[in-house]
Amino acid sequence: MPLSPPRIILSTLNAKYIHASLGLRYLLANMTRHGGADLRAQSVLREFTIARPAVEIVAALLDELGEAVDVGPQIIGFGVYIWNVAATTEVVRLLKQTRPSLKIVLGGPEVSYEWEDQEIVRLADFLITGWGDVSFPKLCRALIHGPQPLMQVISGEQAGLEEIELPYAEYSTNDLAHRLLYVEASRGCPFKCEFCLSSLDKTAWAFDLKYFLTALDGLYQRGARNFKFVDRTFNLKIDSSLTILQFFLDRLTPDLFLHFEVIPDHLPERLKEMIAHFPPGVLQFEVGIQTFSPAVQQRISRRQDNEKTCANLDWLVKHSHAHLHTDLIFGLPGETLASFSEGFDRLYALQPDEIQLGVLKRLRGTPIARHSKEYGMVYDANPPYTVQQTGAVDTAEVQRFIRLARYWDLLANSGRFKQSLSLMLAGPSPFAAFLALSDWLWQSTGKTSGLTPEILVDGLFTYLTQVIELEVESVRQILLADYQASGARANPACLAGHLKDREKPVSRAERALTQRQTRHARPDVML
Ligand code: B12
Ligand code: SF4
Repeated sequence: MPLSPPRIILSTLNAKYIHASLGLRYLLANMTRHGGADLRAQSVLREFTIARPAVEIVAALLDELGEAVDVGPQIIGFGVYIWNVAATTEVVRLLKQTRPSLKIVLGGPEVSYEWEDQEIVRLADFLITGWGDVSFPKLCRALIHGPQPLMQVISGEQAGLEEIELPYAEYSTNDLAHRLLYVEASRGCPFKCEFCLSSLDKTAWAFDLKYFLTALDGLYQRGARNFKFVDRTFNLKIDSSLTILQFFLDRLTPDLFLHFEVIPDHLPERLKEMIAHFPPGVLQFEVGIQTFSPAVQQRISRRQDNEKTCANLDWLVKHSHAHLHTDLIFGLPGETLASFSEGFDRLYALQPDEIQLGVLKRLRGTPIARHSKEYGMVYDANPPYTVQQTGAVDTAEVQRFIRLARYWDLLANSGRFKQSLSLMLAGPSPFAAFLALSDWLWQSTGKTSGLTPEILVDGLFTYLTQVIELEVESVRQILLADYQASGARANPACLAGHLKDREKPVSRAERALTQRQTRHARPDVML
């Protein structure tokens, strides 16, 4: 922390407070090596959330910088992502209005591609596309010590990973206590799924594992127990996956929590063996399935062996304690409601802990744009560029699906209706059953937000007993069991007179298990 006001602020607007920016910590950690010790001493990190009004962010940043000084430029570097580009544009506009002498530098995935038409790029002084670890310190050095940079848009230097300082010492004690700690053992992805920004990487680069694990141990010794790996495919190189998992097995504590993104069709025996050693509550795997339709997979260049995927998911569900968070995407080119429904049913039959239902977004720079004309793809022009309609699903169907996804989060992914879910999904197609429930909920409540657990319990009671005419008392008992297990403490009308033992004391062990389960049910999972 500099004694005098900083000359360089690294800033971003995170999606929520719990997300700490790993990208900016890289830039800060590399200031000395690629900019100079004097620059590091004059740099600070200031994070905000997108919920904070732009005027407040501007006031806080200007306050931090103090008066404009004559001795040279003051620099603010912003990390720009899909979730913050609108708000950051406003912040940059206000900053440049108030203090035109400020040098604004932009970087991050949202301004790394198709930046020519972006308002924020017009307002800023410099843009570094791609990796910023080396180029940002170098640009600051040039701005402060000269020679002045000639280019406004700089293509970020992609240095060898051994030339990049690891950022983990930049996580503060407060970060360790209250925020998710993002870490990366590798960057990039060798696969080419056309909807994904990582498909442009063409390959993956691994950090030196010894060096990385030493840094991770530093975090662990400081008390960190909650690690989210942002590696696009954790199980790409099995030897590395095993070494990392063994590292954590050697440090197992009851509060350890590890999140990894894995590809579903690559789970060799030795990796399975290692995974099976972890007790409940520690491992969370995010498994992107996206679509089970071979035609759609081929169209978007997604290589996925569906048989192996199902066999591996089945193994994980039956033989490991890993919490399985799976993803499906609606609206891919050529995917119909019927083919999506088949994929959902196939996935649901495997019983993963969560199925996250996303809607396709056309990210800047991604090759999926090549299908727009042929497959009738219409995307929102504003972030997050969600698909509005395709040749295979019209606008009304997309909206219908978005409501379904919201209700699915409330009723299935929330974990609050574990037993009643099987009633809701009964029938030959769980997806069709849930779609009917979703349509009914929409017609009867007219909303997808602000629905309390009590409104949902009463709504479900009506639907299950009156619309699909299940036996009243057994429905009530199942809803009662779920309601009580969820820990809710109010009074749904359908359970009136049945909630007598709800104050039954909960043992410490039960409470601890519930907390671990809730931790897994958090909706803040990554893409
Ligand atoms: C963590 C994360 C999130 C978190 C948010 C984190 C936060 N800070 O608030 C959560 C889970 C909320 C999230 C949500 C979403 N995310 Co997300 N997420 C990520 C993830 C996994 C890690 C980011 C990271 O730390 N990377 C590692 C660091 C080192 O890389 P980096 O951030 O890119 O930083 C480097 C450069 O960009 C650059 N740089 C960064 N900042 C700056 C600043 C300056 C000044 C300069 C010069 C350079 C620079 O230098 C850094 C070092 O080289 C990435 C995938 C990935 N592995 O990167 C996706 C990713 C960023 N997400 C993406 C998307 C699409 C989403 C969602 C829309 C997904 C969805 N299905 O809805 C949502 C949007 C949420 C919303 N509210 O609208 C896309 C981004 C597209 C974009 N244009 O921004 C990514 C790249 C995934 C992908 N492969 O497609 N996400
Ligand atoms: S979806 Fe996953 S596997 Fe496909 S390119 Fe993106 S990160 Fe790689």
